Amino acid sequence: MAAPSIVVLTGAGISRESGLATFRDADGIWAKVRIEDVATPEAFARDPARVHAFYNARRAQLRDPAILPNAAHHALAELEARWPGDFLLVTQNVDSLHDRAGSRRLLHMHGELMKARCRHCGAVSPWEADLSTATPCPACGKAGGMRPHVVWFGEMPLHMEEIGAALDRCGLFVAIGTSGQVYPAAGFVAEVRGRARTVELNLEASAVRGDFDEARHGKATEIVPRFVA
Ligand code: BJW
Repeated sequence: MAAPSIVVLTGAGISRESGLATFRDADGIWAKVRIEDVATPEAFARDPARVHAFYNARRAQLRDPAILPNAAHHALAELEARWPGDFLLVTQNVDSLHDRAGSRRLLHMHGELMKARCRHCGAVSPWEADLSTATPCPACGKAGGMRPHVVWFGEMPLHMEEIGAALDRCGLFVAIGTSGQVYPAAGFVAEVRGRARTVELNLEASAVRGDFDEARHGKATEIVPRFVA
């Protein structure tokens, strides 16, 4: 029998043990800043300097050499390398820890912190430095249009067609470290339910736990390597 096609969805919980905060835990990002102030197109239109400051700080944190992929990121890269069937890793995370662990069949559906996008010409550029309202676009040269290449509330997530096609053919769907509160990602399990085996790997039951066939609860660095072994 052919190896089943696998889709893995990851969220902020997989990077927590690497030292990056989640969003909705008690010590999470949304406990310190309001979504309406930093993570909507309206917030950026109203106060771009405030939004740049928020993402500049997150980018600086990601440049810290102490922030490294953990055992869960590595386990997924190893699974991809040895899996004989189709494999796709869809991450909601804007960090680059899956890339750095060696994952290649990887889609960042909420964008990437280490990239910037020009609102004038649409070019997406690698970006490790701070952004400001005066930063010129390296592609078209115009200033004032650079924004973080991330998906804010009310914006369309990226790669949705490719993700939809992979969900259509998948035989195993695994969600890791995500609270199941943000759509459309939280709805992927319901889309594949009944046709694919569905497994939740999370610290605790997510908001959509009832849609999964199985769940293993614990720290990602412990349960993910064990699950893929
Ligand atoms: C551990 C752990 C450890 C901790 N080990 N586990 C349907 C119904 C209702 C609303 C909507 C709907 N469809 C769309 C919406 C609107 C909205 C939405 O979902 N709102 C809800 C809040 C209700 N969705 C959108 O706006 C999306 N766009 C969209 O739907 O477009 C459609 C459209 C159509 C037509 C025109 C235009 C648009 C876009 C969502 C964008 C989300 N953006 C963010 C910010 C990205 C940039 C940044 O990083 O700043 O993405 S918000 C934030 O949440 C971030 C994350 O990717 C996302 C998900 O969070 P995640 O990863 O699940 O983290 P947490 O913190 O929530 O959970 C962590 C989990 O880990 C917890 O369960 C812990 O227990 C666990 N954990 N330690 C294992 N060690």
